[in-house]
Amino acid sequence: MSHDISSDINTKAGFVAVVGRPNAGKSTLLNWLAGEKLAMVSKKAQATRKRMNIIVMYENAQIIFVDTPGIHEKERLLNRFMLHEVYKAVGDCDLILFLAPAKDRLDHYRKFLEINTKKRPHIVVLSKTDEVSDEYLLKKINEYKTYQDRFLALVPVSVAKNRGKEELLKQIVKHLPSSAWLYDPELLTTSSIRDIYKEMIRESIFDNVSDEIPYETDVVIEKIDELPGLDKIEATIVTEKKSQKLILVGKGGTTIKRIGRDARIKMEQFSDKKIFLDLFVSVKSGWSKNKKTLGEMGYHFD
Ligand SMILES: Nc1nc2c(ncn2[C@@H]2O[C@H](COP(=O)(O)OP(=O)(O)OP(=O)(O)O)[C@@H](O)[C@H]2O)c(=O)[nH]1
Ligand SMILES: [Mg+2]
Repeated sequence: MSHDISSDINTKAGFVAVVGRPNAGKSTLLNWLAGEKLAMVSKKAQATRKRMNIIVMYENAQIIFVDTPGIHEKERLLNRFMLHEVYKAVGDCDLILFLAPAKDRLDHYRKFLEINTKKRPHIVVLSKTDEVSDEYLLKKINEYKTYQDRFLALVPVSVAKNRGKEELLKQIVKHLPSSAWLYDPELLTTSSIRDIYKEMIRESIFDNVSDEIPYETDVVIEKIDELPGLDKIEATIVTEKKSQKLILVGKGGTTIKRIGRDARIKMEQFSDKKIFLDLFVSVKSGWSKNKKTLGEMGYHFD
């Protein structure tokens, strides 16, 4: 009789890609599951630009979630990079969470099924269930059930109402491969402090300026001096146009001060250190349409 080696391992571990349309609630879901604010979140769509691993320990399992940008089709090179990030995450994972707000029509799900060409196993997560009635939710669940031969499980959740967490984690663990843990169980993310601080500044930009500016802006962390109890950070906000720079700075520097203060508060909460943040704004026309400048911002096609 053959001996199944996996039965000797009593731990589980694996990569779980979290995908869905922009604004579906992916990053919010992961912060909630981790119990820590790690990924940037915004009311505005297309907030996440790059994959981010968020590690959650549950029972005997190490779940390495991969937050991804929302699935959308825009021609600009930065947007193509974002879609490339989704494909990478889907191609490299053990399991996918497809996340859709309960209100959504199933078009996004059908689109996802097309993208999942390698037919990786997936769980459907219905998010923001607090936005619909029980009756509506039941109707929606039945619509998804017409596809039940395609998914492993369907789990409704609401972060706002703190509902569905245990059920979701149990379903994920059930479908993870047996494996030794892949990272130190204390680790929350594989992102560098540089990337986390960058996202905190980007989140503050999304919160404080409107129209196209958040989409035509990015952040470069120039320098971090890590001292005992204090991080000194220099960062540049890069934008496309002079007029956008003027808005980002604001009258008498009020807007840039607000962005800086909001970001500093997030950084201090995260690192438990005092933060000195020096923010500059520079204009680099065409940065989001050029492979080289995208690379300089940390967006490498690989
Ligand atoms: N009512 C309600 N709103 C939610 C819930 N989860 C997330 N949201 C809101 O949905 C918006 C989008 O959340 P994100 O987590 O940034 O969504 P995302 O899918 O990561 O978006 P992209 O990164 O742009 O693809 C934010 O305003 C969240 O506060 C929920 O359970 N209920
Ligand atoms: Mg996101």
